Amino acid sequence: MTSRLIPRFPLRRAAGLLLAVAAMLPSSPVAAGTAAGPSVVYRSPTCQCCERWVEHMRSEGIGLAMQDLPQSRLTRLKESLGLKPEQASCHTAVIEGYVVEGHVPASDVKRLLAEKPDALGLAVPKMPIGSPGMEQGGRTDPYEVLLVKKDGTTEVWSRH
Ligand SMILES: [Cu+2]
Repeated sequence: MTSRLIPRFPLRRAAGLLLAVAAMLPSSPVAAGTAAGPSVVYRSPTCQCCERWVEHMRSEGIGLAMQDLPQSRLTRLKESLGLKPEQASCHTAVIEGYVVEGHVPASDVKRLLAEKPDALGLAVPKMPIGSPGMEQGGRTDPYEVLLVKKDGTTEVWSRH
């Protein structure tokens, strides 16, 4: 029954609509870590590894709308969400009210959403080689996923 609609709704138009919807999304989410909202990832427009991370998340069933922000606004956004500079990476996502900073594997995000700890979210500071979206040949640098608490302290959530 929906197939009748498809010829009247070409893909290009659908993509345009999606972009329009993404543009309407709030650029600075308030009260992260509280209410569940749409899952968004903020990144600077030239960030390629951010895009590869989004693809990784999507392939694991976690859909994200991508929103471009100039680097200065992105930095302010991280701050306003409660992230400390040493916890920062390239992109910042807000998923079901949790902050997910940097190249966090989808498996850790799934565990976060299942366990729902009382926390701000997860962070992989900087950009470790070999983390999802940061693949460079076969090289994998060991890295930790941090659970960022609401008071800004962290504990190790997982090691990769
Ligand atoms: Cu990156």
